[in-house]
Amino acid sequence: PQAMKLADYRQPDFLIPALFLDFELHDTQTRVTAVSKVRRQGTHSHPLILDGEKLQLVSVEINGETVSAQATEKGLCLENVPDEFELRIVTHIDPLNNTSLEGLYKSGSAFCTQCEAEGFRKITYFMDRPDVMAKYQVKITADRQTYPYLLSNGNKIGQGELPDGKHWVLWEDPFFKPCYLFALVAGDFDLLEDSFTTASGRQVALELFVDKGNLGRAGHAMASLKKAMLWDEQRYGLEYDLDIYMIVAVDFFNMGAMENKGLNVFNSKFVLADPASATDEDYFNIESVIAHEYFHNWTGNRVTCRDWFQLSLKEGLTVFRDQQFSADMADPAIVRIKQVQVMREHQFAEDAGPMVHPIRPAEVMEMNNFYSVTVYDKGAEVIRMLHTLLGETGFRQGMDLYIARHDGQAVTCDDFVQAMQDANGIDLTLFRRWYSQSGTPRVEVETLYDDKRQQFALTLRQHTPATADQQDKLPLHMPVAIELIDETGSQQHILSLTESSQRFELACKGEPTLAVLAGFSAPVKVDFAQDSQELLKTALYGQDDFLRWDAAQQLLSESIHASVTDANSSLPEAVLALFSGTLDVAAEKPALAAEMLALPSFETLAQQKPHIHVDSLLAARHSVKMQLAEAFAGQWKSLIKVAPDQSYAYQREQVQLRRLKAVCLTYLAELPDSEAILQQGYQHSDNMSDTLAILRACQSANHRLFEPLMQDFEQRWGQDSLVMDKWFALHGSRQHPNSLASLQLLTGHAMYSINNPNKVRALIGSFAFYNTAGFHAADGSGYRFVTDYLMKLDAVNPQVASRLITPMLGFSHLDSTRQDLIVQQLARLLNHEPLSRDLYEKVSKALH
Ligand code: B3K
Ligand code: ZN
Repeated sequence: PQAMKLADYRQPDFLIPALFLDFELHDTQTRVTAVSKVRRQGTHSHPLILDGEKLQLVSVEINGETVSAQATEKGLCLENVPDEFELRIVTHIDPLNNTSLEGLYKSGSAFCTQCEAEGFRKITYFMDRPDVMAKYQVKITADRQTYPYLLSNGNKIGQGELPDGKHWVLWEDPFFKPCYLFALVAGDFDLLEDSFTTASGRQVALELFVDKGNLGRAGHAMASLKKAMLWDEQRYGLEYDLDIYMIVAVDFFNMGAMENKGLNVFNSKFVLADPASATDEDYFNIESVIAHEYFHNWTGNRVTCRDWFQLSLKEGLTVFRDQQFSADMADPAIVRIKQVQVMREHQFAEDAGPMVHPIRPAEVMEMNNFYSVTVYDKGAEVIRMLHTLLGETGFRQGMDLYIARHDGQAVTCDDFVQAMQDANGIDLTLFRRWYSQSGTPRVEVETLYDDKRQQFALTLRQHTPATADQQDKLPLHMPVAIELIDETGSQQHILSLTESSQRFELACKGEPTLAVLAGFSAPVKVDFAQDSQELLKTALYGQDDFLRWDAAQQLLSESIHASVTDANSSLPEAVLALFSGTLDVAAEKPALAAEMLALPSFETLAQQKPHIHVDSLLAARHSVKMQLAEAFAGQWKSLIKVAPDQSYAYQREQVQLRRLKAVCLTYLAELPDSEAILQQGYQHSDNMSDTLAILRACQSANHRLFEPLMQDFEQRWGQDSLVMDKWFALHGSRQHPNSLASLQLLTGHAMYSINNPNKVRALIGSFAFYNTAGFHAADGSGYRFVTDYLMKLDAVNPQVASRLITPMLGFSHLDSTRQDLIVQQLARLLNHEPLSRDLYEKVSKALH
């Protein structure tokens, strides 16, 4: 397979302004008729080249005349076509056997589609690229009884009955759109209906389709949608533009959800919730994903991407918007902490591995591989830096200009930055480097206090180490937010760093304690040697909650790393002071306390060092946890009693208390006399958040209650697919000598299926990503198991396989024995036939 390059972009040779699609649905032989208006663009005599994969070509007509055309594996080439013509193509496709879940496929008994990025070519021959935009009419015909609902984008403009028990519906989408936003759904559902009136008075019908029997779990998603619609009007002045907005929840889905125009398709995991079956985290995620897809209507759909290298144009921006929304809906500091954890655990790891790329990749073999934490989350961090540099008003002016200028167009990341620049009259030339330069920058901090002049001097030096894809790096433009804490209080500043080394001076009465990167103002690693007393001061007395948490995490991380080198080391005074200080005020700020008391994850710890030894790091983390459990035993026991006194609601104060309780439970479970408390907690829980907190605590402490409680849980929830995913995940991530054997057994469980991405992610994904001891087992059994599984999975669903391989890619920080073991398995995979392009791209890079 060959890589595509951003530098090779050419505008399309033809335009297709209108498309009529006619679907006659059938499990294994759906007939698709596509009628396009085609127009040559520019003066040239190139053939019309259409993409198409796994299609059975029935006929091609140009202006009503049959033409003979030979299809290849990749598509269709039509020579000597007129400058303007009607093209009619009939194909047959096989949705039932489409296990890749891309194109038209079956999820349970329903038909549905997923076209982004390049799935439309599995439906019909077409110019499958986002800069070809058409107005669509879609006719769907199917059996009336099995498929009472026939849905597509836009407005329903016709319907009818047919004599053979079939019916048809005709849809029209008034907006031009790229084919990746096309969607079709056919099935039988329960329907939750509501409505929303936009600021300018448009009545929008809201329709949420869920599997029969799930109506009781649809309310939160609907409420979230209405909040998102209102928020986008208030914050960005952006209103919805059609008379109907539909969301369909399906069980078989490759990712979270898809923003198809007027017809979002969702993984049911991000729609369905009730207190008994969903956790606070589920409620949070549903609200945020519903909002994310809704926000795409403007940032993605009305203004779309010119080509797929520009993916971050819509994803980075839309993630940033959904982050702003979540911060407004929930606890801003906690929301920020969670985002930073994703950056540090996953994005920094991607930067350190073979798949490293800038937020606007320059070369792509398989586009699906670039729906990455870099394009999404680092992309959002880059937008956030713009927001910090321009301020709320300047950013909003830039957004207004961007949308006014480009509504209805397919544009580039450069166009976005240009709009920000023009609206604010500032030069963003240097800032643009964030789009082309990959890797995690490091910022070194040096300070000096001049007593006489009462001046605090701060030198910042930045450099980005070379990455696998790029040797030479340049200095970047980044905002560095700092806080100076002294006896009288604290002051905040945003320093604009543009040079490789820069000195700043600030007036300050008395030598302050400095805390850097407030709110994680730039996606970088900071090198700042601070003693533990200063970190402690920031953690306990800082203004910025994020900085307080960050300082606490640094103290904890350092004590864990110290205990790697000295296994008998006892807890440093500062850590003990941190915990008692935090516990004292836990009742006042339960959410922040919870995050400050939680140990940094293994993945975060691993990212802090160039080389780690898996077993000693695991042991060190465990030993610190044990010592903290014992040192504060009394506090854990009393704090877990601070529970909300009302019955479950997804409501801020309640969520905070439950979170604090969950953290306390993880320590408590390490204590010898915890059994009765855990047992009772499990029995009296009336909601999934508390239940899962107990199970997680038992799992991570390898408590003897774990197995009996898991059996009980299975008894109770064995028929509930979404809840069983939690059960599979607890098994998959359980660090226990038998974990591999149990994993093998569970792949045969009645509720497990290799065809369902949620199951694979829950069981195998949890093992590969979070079962550190099992996955990195010294004998290589974990790596071998995942590789064997990938071989099977790749034949079923390459996209899911390609996500699952991530933990096998970054191994340069492991010991040489483990590196060799991983390389052996990757080599085995590379020789496996057939191997998808998705896996080939990653494995070949990792072995390079
Ligand atoms: N745009 C989709 C992601 C499509 C992924 C294709 N492999 C969901 C989202 O980001 O909103
Ligand atoms: Zn998105």
